[in-house]
Amino acid sequence: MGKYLLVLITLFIFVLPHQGFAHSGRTDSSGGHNCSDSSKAKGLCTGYHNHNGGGTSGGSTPAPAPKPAPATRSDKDCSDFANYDEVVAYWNAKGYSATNDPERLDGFGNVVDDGIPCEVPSDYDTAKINGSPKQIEQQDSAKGEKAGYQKGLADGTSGAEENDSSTGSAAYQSGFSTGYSKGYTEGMQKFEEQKKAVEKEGYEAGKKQDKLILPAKYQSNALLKQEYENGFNRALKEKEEAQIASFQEKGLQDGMKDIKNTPEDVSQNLIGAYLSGYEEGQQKLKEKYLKLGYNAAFTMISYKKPALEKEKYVKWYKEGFESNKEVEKIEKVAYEMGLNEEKYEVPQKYLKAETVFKHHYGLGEQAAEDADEANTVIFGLGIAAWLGRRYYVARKMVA
Ligand SMILES: [Ca+2]
Ligand SMILES: [Ca+2]
Repeated sequence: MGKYLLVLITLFIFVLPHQGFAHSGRTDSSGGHNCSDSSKAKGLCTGYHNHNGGGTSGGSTPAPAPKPAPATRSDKDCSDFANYDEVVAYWNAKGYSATNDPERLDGFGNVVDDGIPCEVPSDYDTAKINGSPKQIEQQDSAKGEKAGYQKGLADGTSGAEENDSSTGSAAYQSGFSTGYSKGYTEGMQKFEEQKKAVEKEGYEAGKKQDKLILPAKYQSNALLKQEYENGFNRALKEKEEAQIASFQEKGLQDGMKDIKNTPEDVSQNLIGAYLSGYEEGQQKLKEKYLKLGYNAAFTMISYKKPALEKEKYVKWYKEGFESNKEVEKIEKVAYEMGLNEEKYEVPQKYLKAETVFKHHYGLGEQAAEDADEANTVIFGLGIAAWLGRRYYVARKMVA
């Protein structure tokens, strides 16, 4: 009888070696669980353990076999903490996560291996939990924002097209986009300032030299290269405009002096500027002689050829003399006054033409005198005719 019992016990031990000692407690995805206090008290187990040798739970890869629990250990269970903050404080202090959970706090009595230890209160901010999905998401977002800012700043600073695309988690991409936008705006402002500075640099170079030599540092950036060239060309244009003005002025002076010195070995633009200035000078010179002639008409009773250096000037002088219609009016007024035997008095506005005025007043006066004489003759003839008639009538009567 005693032998039979011993065989049964022996069989039990050898046939079911991995079943261990039967005790309560749910198992996690690795097929194990932590030893509960009651089981410890019964001496059934000490720490985390498997009941089936770490059998898989249907996945294609076997879960890593848990490390054998040390003989003496301080493994904690959820029931060891007074509240959830204590759980998180412990979890964070140990640096635990879904993949680093030797005390099986994540896999005990709640959703297994989700990175949230024990039973989280529904309103708890899980971002505080080391390695939690929410914390990872926030870290991803922050990482993305930082990287996006750097990329945006670099793109904006070099004048590149905006491109905030990135790869990574949704949180990372979203953060990247936010950071990029901020960085790009800042970079673009810097770039605008740089463009102005480069334009100025090109301008200063253009003032000193006529040949464009692009500094190597701007060769790789088409926009900065363009700014440098713009500034350089602006200076060249200013220089050319100044030259044109100078050639035109020279032409003007020469034109007024009537000495033509058309420049050679300069651009057509400059020759054109000189000639245009020269024509302007000639015009001024002509106007000068036209005016001389015009004014002479007020003081000369008849045209007298002036003693001028060139026939061209004489021609202009005469043209001006003949163009004076004002003096014709003065002559007419003076003549009428003389003719009407008005008192000789030159109106203020005709003082400049006094000689001419006096002459024509005299002509008018003379004409009046001539007319008086003629009238006297006519009157005399009339008397004689009347007397003659009287004589004839008397003779008739006598007869
Ligand atoms: Ca535990
Ligand atoms: Ca969990």
